[in-house]
Amino acid sequence: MIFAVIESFSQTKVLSPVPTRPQLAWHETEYYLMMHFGPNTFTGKEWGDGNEPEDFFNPSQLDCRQWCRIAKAAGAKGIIITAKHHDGFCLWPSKFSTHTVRESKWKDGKGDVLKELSQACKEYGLKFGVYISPWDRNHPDYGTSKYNDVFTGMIKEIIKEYGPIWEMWWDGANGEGPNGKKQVYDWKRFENTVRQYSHKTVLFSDIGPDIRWTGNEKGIAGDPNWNFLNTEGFDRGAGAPSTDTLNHGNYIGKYWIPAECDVSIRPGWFYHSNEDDKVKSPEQLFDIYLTSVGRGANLLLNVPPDERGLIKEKDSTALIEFKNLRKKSFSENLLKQADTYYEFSQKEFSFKPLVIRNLDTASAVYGINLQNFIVQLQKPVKINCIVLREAIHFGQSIRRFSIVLYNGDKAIGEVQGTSVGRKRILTFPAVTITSFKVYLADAKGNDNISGIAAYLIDDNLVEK
Ligand code: FUL
Repeated sequence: MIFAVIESFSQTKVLSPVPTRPQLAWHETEYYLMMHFGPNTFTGKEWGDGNEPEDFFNPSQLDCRQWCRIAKAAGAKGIIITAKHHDGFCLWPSKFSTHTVRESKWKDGKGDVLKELSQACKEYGLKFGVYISPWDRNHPDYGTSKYNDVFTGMIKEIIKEYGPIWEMWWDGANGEGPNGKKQVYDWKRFENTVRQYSHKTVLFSDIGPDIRWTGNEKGIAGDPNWNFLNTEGFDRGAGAPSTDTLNHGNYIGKYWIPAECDVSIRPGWFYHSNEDDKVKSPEQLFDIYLTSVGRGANLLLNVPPDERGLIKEKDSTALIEFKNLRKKSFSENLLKQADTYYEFSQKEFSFKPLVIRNLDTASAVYGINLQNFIVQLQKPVKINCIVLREAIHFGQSIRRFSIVLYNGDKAIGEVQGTSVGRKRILTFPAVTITSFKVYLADAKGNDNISGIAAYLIDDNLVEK
């Protein structure tokens, strides 16, 4: 996506909290895939009981390079795999369990999905992440303090054998184990283990510490969406803040814990052949992109491999078409035709050239202290989408803004918004404009608009 970047020479103040380096890099990954794969793929269940015979897991044509090829072609930046779901089955031959690929018939017990996928991700230049469910319905130690050793051991094992691990995903679902007991988790220890052995890994759970759940599984981030969360007094799972709070974040929040939107391309998380005709359409996926990435969150799209260990053509076709829709929509920034913008509502109006830069590859993002500004176009253009970016490495500040659209001297429409964050995509019925004014109506401190773009996208994709 090409942005027009507004350059300024004024110093922007840092407004705490701000993202850590791994978090900032995570923001830039924007969209990646999740893959639910395990015994449930073969039993048709969503939550396995944990007593499924290991032999149930027997993919006939597993090919992690096919997953990566598709992810790459679909413009996704990485893959997060269910290394262990609630049924406890490990997709790697863990020495901390006897319910793993090693005990299955698959490749005579010599197979290792994490090994194959981590290697394929490297080959294709994709980030590699693991979902590892704390809840374990199989492990005999679950519900006792010994299980905390087991879970810690598994974390270390995964980091050591298959690292670097880009994102680690701790699911909030938590029930009883095989002995009917619930686990008292030693979260601090798990967290410290990841920090000690892999300090660049970003940790996801309902409440972070690095990335939070967005509070629903539909791909809808809050409007507004704050990158902050107050976690004191809260816990993972049942003790988490309300889903509404997770959805919006806290405006006055102590920690930088941005939202990730997890959603499946199918009704279920695991592959079920009877859902083959329920794969989301490219247009539905585009809509999800607008409500997740378009509200400053990241999109984690689940695409489950089937019993063969391959992604079905229906899913890959939808993914590629989704990519084409994004490409077509966001390839031509119509602000390229703008030659000047100027600050208004200041003591003096100063004209400055509008500089076009590609923010997706630029290492520097320019922060500015502009309150309000005008984008003036050389000739009338028809648009139905404006994208804003905030320089989040300085913090998140903008609370409310409005954009007034002009044709000549006549105001012909207004688009309003709340938070901006990493990216804010606004769509509206198409209008022909010659200029627009951006008013940052309310901000915490800095007004860090660092990028702006306008597009004419397919009318059917636009909010009516
Ligand atoms: C939930 C789990 O219970 C689902 O099975 C799935 O893994 C989803 C991503 O998270 O909490």
